[in-house]
Order: sequence, then structure tokens, then C-alpha cells
Amino acid sequence: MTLNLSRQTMLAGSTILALLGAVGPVLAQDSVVEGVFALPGVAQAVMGQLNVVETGPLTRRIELIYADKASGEQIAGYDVELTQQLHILATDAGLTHLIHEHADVVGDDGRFTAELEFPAPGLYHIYTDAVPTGIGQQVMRFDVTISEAASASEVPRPAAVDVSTSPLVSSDGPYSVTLDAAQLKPGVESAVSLLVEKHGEPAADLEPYLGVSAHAVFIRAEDLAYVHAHAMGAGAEGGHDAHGAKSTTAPSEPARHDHGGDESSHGGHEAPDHTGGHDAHGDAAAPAAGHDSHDSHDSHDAAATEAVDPNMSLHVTPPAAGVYALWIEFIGGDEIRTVPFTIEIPEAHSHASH
Ligand SMILES: [Cu+2]
Repeated sequence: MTLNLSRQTMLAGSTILALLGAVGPVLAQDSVVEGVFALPGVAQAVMGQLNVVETGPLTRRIELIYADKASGEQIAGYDVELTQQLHILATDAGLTHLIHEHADVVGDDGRFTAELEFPAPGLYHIYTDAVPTGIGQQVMRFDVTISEAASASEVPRPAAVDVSTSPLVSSDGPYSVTLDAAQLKPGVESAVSLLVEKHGEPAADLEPYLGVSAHAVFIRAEDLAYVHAHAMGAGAEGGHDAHGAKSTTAPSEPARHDHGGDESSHGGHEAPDHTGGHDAHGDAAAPAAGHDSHDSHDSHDAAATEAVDPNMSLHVTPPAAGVYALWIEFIGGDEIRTVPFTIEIPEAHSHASH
């Protein structure tokens, strides 16, 4: 009797679930998305799961967990990399737009929470870039449809420019980036030089962005592989921060810019000539603080001491030949600038590996 009753209850429950499923698109629902490993050249050591909560037509709260792939246990400890424990980079199906955010909340159990705003309905690829302690960098990709998008598979992508025709030029507002990527070869660490100009002159108002001169995000169109590299001033390699010219896999050096991570709130590192208003870099370790905290425009002589060389270089290993979306991100005129490129890296001539 009791058994019967519970069966009926279960049946009723599943009928209701089925009905909900049928009208699903109308309702604002949470959805759980499983991640796909997205970091070429590195072994997958984690599984990722993203809970996506609709908070508005184009806004979502995301909750991310990584679990150890071998044990299945949720990972709680993360290294700070470039002032943050989690970098979130998202792009649309056409690879035309880049969103770069960070976790607002990092739970004691390693659950990250962030709010994302998307420019338009459609399919998005959300990359989560983090360094689980003792494991190293792990990047997962989550494919999430925002609102009811039309068939996302037919989104046109911008035409790619062969890197051998370098230099390539693209811009964001008054800033333009001239990129010499002719050295890029599949599977080989290669150098890219770039020059940031403002109104046609080398930009004099650049500041570090998340600890480095500029960030470069490469997404390979064919397989959506993710590569994140950092640019340093052309003369700065071998300087205090030379690791930044390599990709984010650099494990642990003693005195890195991310000293702000675990204990930054005690602010033990202000230099005498700093006027206190410039938290555009290391102090941004407070997770929610974007660069908007930079509102004391009157006390701005600090910028001079932190000037970033507009001549930069970065080192990157493209995982394969093919078309890539590439974004160069930097801070110019107190704003984050994102300069897009679409490049094609030709096959290496010497051998075909697979
Ligand atoms: Cu980031």
C-alpha cells in the first residue's frame, strides 16, 4: 500500500517534469553545462561543470566548479594568476566579440560565481581559465545559448588574413594595434611584435592590465582551442616580469605580480610616490573590482611611473595551422581596449605531423 502510493507520487512527479520540459524555453531556468577541455598541449586533469542561471534577457550568473578528473573530487584550491583565481573569456559563435571577466565570489569549496552580460542573443563559448593548486593551468569551454538564438551554426565569421602578409592593423576607438605575426608557426613557440598607437602616434597613456602590458587571446576557429599569452614591453624581457611573455602556464616564481592575491588587502606595498588612486593593476586582486575603481582622475601622476611601453612583444605556441580569432587587450586612457584580429597561420612547409 505504501509502496503503491509512492509509485503514484513518483509517476505524478515525472509527469510534471515532462510538462515543464515541454514548455522549457518559455521559463527562466537554470541549466547545467558540462565543460570540454580546451587547452592544447596540456593534459586534461579536471572536469568542469557550469551552472547557468538566467538573471535577465542577456545576463547570466554562472557558477563554476572543477573536479579532479581522476578522483572526481571538487577542487578547492587555486593559484592566483595575473591577479585573479579565475579568468573567464567568452566569445560568440562568429568569434567576433570578446568578453573578459573574473569571479565575483570564490567559495571556500572552490566554487566560482560571476555575472556575465552578453551583447546579443546567440551561442557563446565560455572559457574558464584557472590554475588548480598543484595541477597547473586548466581551461574548460562551455557552450551556452543566450536567449532563443537562431541556428547558430550559420553565423558568418570575419575573413582571415594570412599572417605572412603582416603587419596587420586593427583598432578600438582611437587606439590601433599594428601586429607583426609573420613569425607564427604551428607547434612552435614564436614571437609576435606589436605596436599600440593612439591617433597614429605611439600610445603614451597605457597602463598595466592585470599585471602585464597586454593580453592576447587566440581561439582557433576549427576546434575552438584556447591560447592565452601576455605581452611585455619590447625591452622588458629579462626584467622583473619576463615570465609574462610566456603563456599562463608559468608555475610559480617567488616574486610575481600576483603577490596581491592572498594577502593584498593589507596593502603593504605602496611606494612613496604613489598617490593612492591607481589601483589599475595589482590591487585589483579584490575580485569584484574591475578597473572602474580608477576614478580619481585628479591624482594621476602615478600613470607616468607605470607607463607601459607601446612597443611590445609576446611569445605564443599556436597549436596548429588554421584560422584564429585573436584579441589584444590593454588599458589605454583608463579603459580596457580590445582590438580584434582574424588571422590565418599557414601550414609549416617542412612536415605534416598528422
Ligand atoms: Cu582575466
